[in-house]
Amino acid sequence: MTRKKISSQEAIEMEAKYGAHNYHPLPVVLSRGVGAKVWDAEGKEYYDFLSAYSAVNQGHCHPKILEALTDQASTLTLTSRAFYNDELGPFEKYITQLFGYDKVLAMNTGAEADETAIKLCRRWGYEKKGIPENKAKIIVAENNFHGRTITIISMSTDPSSYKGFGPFTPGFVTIPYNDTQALAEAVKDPHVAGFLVEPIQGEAGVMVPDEGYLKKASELCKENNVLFIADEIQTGIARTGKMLACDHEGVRPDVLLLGKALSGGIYPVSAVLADDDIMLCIRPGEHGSTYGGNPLAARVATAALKVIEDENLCEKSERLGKIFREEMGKIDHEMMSLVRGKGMLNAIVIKPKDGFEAWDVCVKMAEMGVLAKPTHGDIIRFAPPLVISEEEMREALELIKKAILSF
Ligand code: IF1
Repeated sequence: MTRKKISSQEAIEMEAKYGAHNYHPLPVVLSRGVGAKVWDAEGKEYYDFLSAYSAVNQGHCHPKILEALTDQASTLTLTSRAFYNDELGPFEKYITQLFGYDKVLAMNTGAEADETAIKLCRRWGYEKKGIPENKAKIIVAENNFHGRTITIISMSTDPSSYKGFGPFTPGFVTIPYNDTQALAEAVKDPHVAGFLVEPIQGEAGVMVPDEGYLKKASELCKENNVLFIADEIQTGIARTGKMLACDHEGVRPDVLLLGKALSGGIYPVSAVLADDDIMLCIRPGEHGSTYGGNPLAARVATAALKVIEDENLCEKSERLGKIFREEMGKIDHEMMSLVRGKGMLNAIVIKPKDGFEAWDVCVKMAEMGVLAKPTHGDIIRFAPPLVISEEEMREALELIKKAILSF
């Protein structure tokens, strides 16, 4: 029995009436997705160039991940961690060996991974670095985005993230991004336990730091007994052309955060990876969550990671990303001010023209059949599923070009 589908207009009206107004979506109502393509409620086809903010790297509804989901969903979905289950161990073995860490702590959302890392870092600071109780500090970068919880927005420098939600969690020191001198100063404070950073700042507008920044930052952390914590929730899992954005500089974070594409857009799974001397600072009963590490999550995440390996998506991301930036760089239009990115995490900065800005370009692209969303007013991020073919990408590039040249 096929469910009665509603029209785009009905969907928008229902959300306006019955849903919180915590988003301002583009006026597109999606109904189906396969690979790099999605279709709206009326059947109009689009190339998805957002990938749910890089959670659908493996493409929409990947059959291998769906197979794992449906098989486990009819077997055992949730046990809580009050008991063991026979899928978590194999997932933990696979992911720790894949990324080269002793242990993993599985959670659900990216924000929970960041919160877990903050607790782990503070606990390590007290137990291993000898920081006085409740004095631990964590350094973060300006314009960071790590999620939406009260503690995470306490680290934010973006008023749209934190204004009106105080009081805030103390213990965070903010320094400019991509500034090793500022970090060198900040890590001297003996109460600093960690440096939490995005290897490329996604929400800030795909801000790629200078070559060598991550390497220097991790060295400064090591020299000062500070944990280097990499939030790869958006940049990880092949998005930037390597399994991790840190891999471009051969940097091994002390604590690694994964989410989004860790489960290929099928089910919320996040993970914190670290070695024993850090991870074992949290002992039984001191952290967790109802759904964290459930057998369904374990199966889905394992399948999602295997797709990245089986379909060689790191190499593809690197190769197609170069073509994307090269072709976008050829667009000769006054609104196009620059193209930047790594792998298939790219962005353009739009200069307003006759009152038209990035939002209008995105609305026009949607009309042409390409979906992307502006961030911070003038930046458009382009992050298609990594399974997109070169031919599909070139077709989408033509549509993007036509949309921009139409202004
Ligand atoms: C929204 C932004 C992107 C993240 C990094 C942790 C998290 C995110 C580097 C938290 C989440 C999402 C959140 C989503 C939109 C999207 C986003 F625009 F908000 F900032 F991608 F850039 N670390 N980013 O990017 O993970 O709890 O969401 O699973 O809140 O609108 P989450």
